[in-house]
Amino acid sequence: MRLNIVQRIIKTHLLEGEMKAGEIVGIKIDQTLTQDATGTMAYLEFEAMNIPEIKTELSVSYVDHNTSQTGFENADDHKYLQTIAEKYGIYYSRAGNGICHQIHLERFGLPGKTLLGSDSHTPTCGGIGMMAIGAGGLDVACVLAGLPFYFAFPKVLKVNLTGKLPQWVSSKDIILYLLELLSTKGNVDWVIEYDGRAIKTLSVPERATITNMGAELGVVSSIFPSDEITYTFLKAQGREQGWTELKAESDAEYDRIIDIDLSTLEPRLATPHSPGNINLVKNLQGTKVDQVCVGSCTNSSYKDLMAVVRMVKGRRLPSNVSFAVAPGSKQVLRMLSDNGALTDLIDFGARIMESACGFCIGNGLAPATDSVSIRTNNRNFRGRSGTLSANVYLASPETAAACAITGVITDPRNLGIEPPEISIPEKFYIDDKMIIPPDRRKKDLKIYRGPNIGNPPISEPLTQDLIGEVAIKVGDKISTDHIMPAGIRLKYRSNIPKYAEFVFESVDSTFPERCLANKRQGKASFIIAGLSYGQGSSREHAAICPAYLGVKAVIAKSIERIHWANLINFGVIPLIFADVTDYDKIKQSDELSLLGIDRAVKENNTFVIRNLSKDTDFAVKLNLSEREREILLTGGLLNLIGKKAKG
Ligand code: MIC
Ligand code: SF4
Repeated sequence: MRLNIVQRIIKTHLLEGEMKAGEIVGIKIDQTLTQDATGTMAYLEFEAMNIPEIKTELSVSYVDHNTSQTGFENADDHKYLQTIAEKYGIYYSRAGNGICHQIHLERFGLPGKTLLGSDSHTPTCGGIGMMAIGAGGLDVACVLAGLPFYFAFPKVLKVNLTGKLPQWVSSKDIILYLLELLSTKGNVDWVIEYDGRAIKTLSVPERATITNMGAELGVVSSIFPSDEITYTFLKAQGREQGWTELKAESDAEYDRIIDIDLSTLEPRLATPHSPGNINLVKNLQGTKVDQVCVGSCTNSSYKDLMAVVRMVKGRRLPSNVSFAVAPGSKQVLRMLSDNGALTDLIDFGARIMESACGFCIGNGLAPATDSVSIRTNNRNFRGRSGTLSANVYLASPETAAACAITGVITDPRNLGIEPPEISIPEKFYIDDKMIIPPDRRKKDLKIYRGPNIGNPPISEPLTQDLIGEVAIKVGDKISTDHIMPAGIRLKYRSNIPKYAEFVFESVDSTFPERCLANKRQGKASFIIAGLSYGQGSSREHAAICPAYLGVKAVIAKSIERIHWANLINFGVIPLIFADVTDYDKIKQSDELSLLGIDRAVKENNTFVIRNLSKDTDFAVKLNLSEREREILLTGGLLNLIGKKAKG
């Protein structure tokens, strides 16, 4: 078998399993990253494993999500994270240093290595030739403890890029086009490998924009080869010694190939309320714009921001538009400051935001009621911006800047100005002062635990039968933002009982109370869902908090990969309708009986659920690996690890 890049990396990291489609493989992870919103729980889980120091080559704990510090919670969490990093040998990137994916690309990522991150956009580092995967915090904790990372051996889609991007069309438009082609659902267990003559025309930050939004396609990862472009980027970051060439063997096999001629692409937008609702900018021209935000891990590189600066320089922001810019890292901010670009932005009327996730996660800059916001980030799920009625569109930095200049949705090709040509600097400004390196003399350090820090969740082994109520019935493409809101609720990430009060807040805020009522009566709660349940983020809270409320199973038409793993890790059974038309026959508040569910999990059988309210039956499938069955029977991964440690 002639190996493609994905298979080559898996082969050199394979610890368990066979490299066959659909088989579960366990691979060695070289590097991990966590961010503060998922990191506190991940490290609480790691602490529960009683391992004296991390077993990875390199691990970094970033603080970039909860930096608003309204109240003591965020600041306390950061102190917890800092002491954990010092004690266990982890790099700590302080608040203000920038967004985890941008910094990891700049300062740590290496071609050919594996990276697991407790954030769904971890595949950003695929732009530098890493096999980078997003996962729940507990999966990252396991890897820190030296365990393999398990996943289904993926199918590989080769995206063959030819031609050259026309003027005003950027790499964001390539990934928006792919989202139009492949949609946000149905791509579980695929990895995308980019190749073709045109990859030479794309710099590492442009490649990273593409791999970043692979998360929106729902693929496991996305990767570019490591070539002279990668070398040039690493050299400009003073890290060329880490470069290795990475390419597919000649005549490597792929499960599917898509050809894209870049010269045929046009500027695109993801329209409300899904990154998969794609339209051409030219079709929406003239729509009044209230807010434009440039930043996020998708488009906040030096190149992205310089393109914006060149476009807005010397102009004046229309009075109907609020314009915010969040540089992706201190490095980017410093370089904009050094070359005067920051002054140009300020003169134009930009609001300069902290180098952090900020508006992308609904931390500030919530748009006005019913308003239109054009953003360069990757997600526009309803309500994620902090305003339920806002209409958020996702666009390239060039399109966003064109909208900020005119105050209406504008195809940048119609601005009548010369397109900015920005190349990667020969040398980036390097200053890692905001990254605290591990110090092994601090092994005995006392961990700081503020009152916001709770305990890792505990769950019970699976019982023989489950009887309970359909606590909610939701439709297709329910994201983890719908299940577990971020924004102003982010500060409760380390406090499960409190955070659980907000499960499904934007969908049905009575859900937690009804689940707790079921729990008090000794009844289970169930979630019924349509296609692609659990899209979007890796936040394991979307499994932990429902589990805390007494949700025992999710019965869906399909479930996305990271959320599937998170449900199992916390003892919630993922069940798939054998016949999707049965979805229509169930109502919220129906009573369901799952007699002998423990046995079905053991045997991985198709299982029949009785709808007691309707006096009918319907079948569900259990597509569980052996390891997943063991986890569910023990009541979650932490229980299983504890049991194995006791022997
Ligand atoms: C996101 O973009 O949704 C987040 C916030 O970065 C999440 C992680 C989280 O919820 O903490 C993600 O993408 O995994
Ligand atoms: Fe942060 Fe937004 Fe990127 Fe998530 S998608 S890591 S919230 S910038």
